[in-house]
Amino acid sequence: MQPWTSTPVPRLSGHGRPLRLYDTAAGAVRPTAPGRTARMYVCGITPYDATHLGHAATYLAFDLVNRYWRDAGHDVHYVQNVTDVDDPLLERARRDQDDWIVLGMRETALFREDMESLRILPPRDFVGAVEAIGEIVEVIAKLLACGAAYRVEDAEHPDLYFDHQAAAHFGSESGYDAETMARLSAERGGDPERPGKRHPLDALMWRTAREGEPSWDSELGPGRPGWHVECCAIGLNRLGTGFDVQGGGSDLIFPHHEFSAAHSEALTGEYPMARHYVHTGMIGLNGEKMSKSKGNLVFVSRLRADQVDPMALRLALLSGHYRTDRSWAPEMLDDAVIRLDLWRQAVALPAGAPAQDAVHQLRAHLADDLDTPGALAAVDAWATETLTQRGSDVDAPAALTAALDALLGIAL
Ligand code: 5CA
Ligand code: ZN
Repeated sequence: MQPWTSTPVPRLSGHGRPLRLYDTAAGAVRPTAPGRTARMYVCGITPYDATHLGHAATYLAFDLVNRYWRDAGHDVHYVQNVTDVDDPLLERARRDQDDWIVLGMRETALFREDMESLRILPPRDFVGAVEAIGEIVEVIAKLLACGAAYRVEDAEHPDLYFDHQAAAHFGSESGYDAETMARLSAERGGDPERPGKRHPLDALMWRTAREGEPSWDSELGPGRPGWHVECCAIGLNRLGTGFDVQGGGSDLIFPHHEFSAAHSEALTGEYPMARHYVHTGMIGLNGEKMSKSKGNLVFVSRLRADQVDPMALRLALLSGHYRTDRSWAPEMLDDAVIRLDLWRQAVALPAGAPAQDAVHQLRAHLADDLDTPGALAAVDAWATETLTQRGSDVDAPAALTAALDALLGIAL
């Protein structure tokens, strides 16, 4: 798919310490250690509705990872998928008597616009499940051939499942116990009750064609792919194993990322699929997770239509720590507008407080597991000092403008 358009990223002088991020698999904050090219896969949208603030906050967190690595001199190979064929999309299309392909195209186009307005840097590879069917089939066929996938005994619908015991490290990504896995699998799209499975946890890989559902002819028989194998195939084929970051919201810790990792291990014999599993907290509204199925959504496009400054929205979302579950409140936008105004006034002066220390602080907070509240406070301190004491660093306003753009994606 065509990704969205990138905004240029200014180059800054110097660089910070290596980026440290919380790794779900390790249960600890660890340094990232990318090679010349940093490799990141972030789970993309299922395009049956518009981008809400939860999605935006998640992609924003990984945008900071991308920007920090670039600032450190890495080239970043960023891959993001679009789950453009799956149950929720087909159900929404049926409900609204819409064509599922057109619905997916429309919402993906709106997502691109939303991402662009928020100045989120685009992935190098933006890949839809539909365009990747061939490579997904290839992965499933290999897993079938090596015994890691099997067909359920069902004459009418002999669907293909993944035997989770085929991956020695199954469970190591989430670290969850059997009971938690069983509960989450049932809650998040699994089908523990399906007769004929070797184990209730085993995940669907290929759903044989059903009346009224899209399907593709393949060596597996006509059908459509399961969800976890989509991200495994799209990620591995572009990044290989052992890539630096696998990312998404915390709702993807299990079963989605556990199964993608297990597919990868069974397929390649290599472990781990990703060196860091990074998960963002859930954005809620009035105490409930913001989700399409609950309908309690605040859309980026709605705020854009209301003439909200996208930079204020970006700043409002960055004011909380990415790993904390947090509630959206309209007052967050008001605070962000005030903060932006403070920063804009400060960089408009001919000189300011010393830039070097402020940029150092900004980088140090970001390197510490993306401590954005600390990063914003450091910029506030610089701006306040500049506005109250009129510093003598004539390069400071331009240096801060460039640093805020490069590292935080904020254009003043
Ligand atoms: N297509 C799959 C991933 S392969 C999917 O989960 N799509 S999604 O549209 O439901 O979510 C897109 C991304 O936003 C995922 O990374 C998901 O974890 C994240 N996300 C969903 N809801 C929220 C929320 N309320 N707060 C923060 N992130 C969220
Ligand atoms: Zn995914």
